[in-house]
Amino acid sequence: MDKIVILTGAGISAESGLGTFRDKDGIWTRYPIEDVATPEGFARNPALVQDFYNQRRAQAAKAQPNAAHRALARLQADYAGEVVIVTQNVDALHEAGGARGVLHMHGELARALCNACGHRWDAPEVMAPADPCPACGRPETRPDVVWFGEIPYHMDDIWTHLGGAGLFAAIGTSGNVYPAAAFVQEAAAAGAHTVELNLEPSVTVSDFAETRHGAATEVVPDWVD
Ligand code: BJW
Repeated sequence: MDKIVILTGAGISAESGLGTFRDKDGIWTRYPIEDVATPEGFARNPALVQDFYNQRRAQAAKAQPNAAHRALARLQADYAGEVVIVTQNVDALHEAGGARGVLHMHGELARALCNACGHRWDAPEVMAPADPCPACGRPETRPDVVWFGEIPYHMDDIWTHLGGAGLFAAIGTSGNVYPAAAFVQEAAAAGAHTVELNLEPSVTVSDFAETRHGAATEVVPDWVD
């Protein structure tokens, strides 16, 4: 059976009430990227960044998985081959919808990271810049998310999965951020059929063999079933 690799972005969680980044009224229209999503921004003003992620963590804690998250979990459970879900999202809605083994390439809101020693642990609901690391005690804790200029997680596994994919689908992502935006080309080069499922054409739409445009809660269950 062909391996299916699925990349998801903020659009899959939009109908669960979590904001996207680059849409009208998106997160980056309210917060400067360089202030809240770069290591330099964190070094300049850790309290601002912790506050931004504390708000995002509180919103994510209230959100419920939607029909698109559940459809992908169903696909994983019912398909005889392997279905790998790679998400750029830091929420846990795939897991709450029943998905397994999700690769969070941009980290997780629910985890904390020590900038000093690299230790990771479950984040408290509210983090503060001077929280001591439980392993080394240094006050250099941060959300365990991947900011611009940092290397996304699980990349060796992801490239291997893309190289062996028979089908690649990108769902709810604008295609603006690398390396995720290049996954379609990697999968196509490996011979995979490629599908975009998004509200509107992404900036990489011309790289896809097939496109289905509409709300994730409609197009994803249709595509899966
Ligand atoms: C719906 C919907 C509905 C709405 N139904 N759809 C110049 C050229 C090329 C690259 C670079 C460059 N300069 C710098 C770079 C690299 C840089 C980059 O890509 N910059 C670009 C801006 C140019 N990338 C990095 O720095 C990355 N690291 C890196 O490249 O390391 C080098 C390396 C990599 C690999 C191997 C070795 C070395 C790190 C990127 C980190 C991104 N971090 C963020 C924040 C994470 C934490 C957090 O959540 O706060 O990740 S930024 C933000 O963007 C977040 C997202 O995961 C990411 C992608 O956004 P996404 O998901 O696509 O959301 P939107 O809002 O853009 O799109 C939503 C889509 O949904 C839209 O299309 C809507 O239409 C659709 N939609 N409602 C279906 N109901």
